[in-house]
Amino acid sequence: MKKKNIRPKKVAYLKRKDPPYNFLGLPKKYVDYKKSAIVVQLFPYEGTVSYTTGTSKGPRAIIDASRFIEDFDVYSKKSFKALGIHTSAPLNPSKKYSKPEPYIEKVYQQTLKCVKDKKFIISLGGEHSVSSGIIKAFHEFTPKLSVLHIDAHGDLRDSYEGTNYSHASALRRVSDLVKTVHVGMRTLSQDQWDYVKKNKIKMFFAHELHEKPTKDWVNEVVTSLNKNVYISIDTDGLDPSIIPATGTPEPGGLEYIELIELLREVAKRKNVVGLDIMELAPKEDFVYSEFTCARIAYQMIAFKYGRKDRK
Ligand SMILES: [Mn+2]
Repeated sequence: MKKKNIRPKKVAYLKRKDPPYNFLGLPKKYVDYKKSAIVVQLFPYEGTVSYTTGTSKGPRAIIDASRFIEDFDVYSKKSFKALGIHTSAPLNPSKKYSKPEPYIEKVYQQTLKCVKDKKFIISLGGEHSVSSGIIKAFHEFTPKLSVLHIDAHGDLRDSYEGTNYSHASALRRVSDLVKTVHVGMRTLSQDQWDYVKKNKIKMFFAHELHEKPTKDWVNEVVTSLNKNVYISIDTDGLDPSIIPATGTPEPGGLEYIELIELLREVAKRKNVVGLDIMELAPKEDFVYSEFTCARIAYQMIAFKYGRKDRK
């Protein structure tokens, strides 16, 4: 008897050249830059990662996965594709493992254009250091800006491995500019803790959140934010059982639904100007990691534009 081939098939990614290659796989009429309210930026940069590698492949994997997301939103019972969602060409670094400063400068320039054009900007990474370039651009045009940072790590080191722009310093550069609120923290160093205390930075540790009802801590977090909010998500802010494909997985993170409740409440009470999802390092057979990232990105769009006070 002939043996059956029981090896699982490889994941069938859509190929880059398969049209339409953009966030959600939208037809042409919904993706024109000028007509789009939303821009998705792709930053496949990986220069200062510490533990496991692969985050340069993050944006591509999220775009691939997004093509399987339904555009009808179950919270608002609406679709948001008619707002227009433009996906920028990936900003490729000049070479692999190049220094962060020149790349972050390019990130800043590209984002600045979108900010001036009043787009709602979603950025996909790539390592977390690029967020400082994005936020710098927002900072210049957005009064009363605060940053909601979701991460297992503080990312508040003054410098790390010889650079002030490492992924481990991403939020330190940001906190030099604007108010930052940190959620889902599980790991920190003494020097970062000293900095947090000295500067009275709001930090919500995951183990403290797990002791409280979601509604209560979500309310506390949102109350601590300014009127305009930029959201920066490191995928390791979520529990690694939800997003295992990340460089430094830390146990005890946020549940998916907790994160969604937080995003929903922020979108309801504040003006969310942009969102990034960083540090996805795709691993074969863990496609639910990138699918979850794509889902979070679209859910944010739905929460922002699906508010009952918007027509
Ligand atoms: Mn992290």
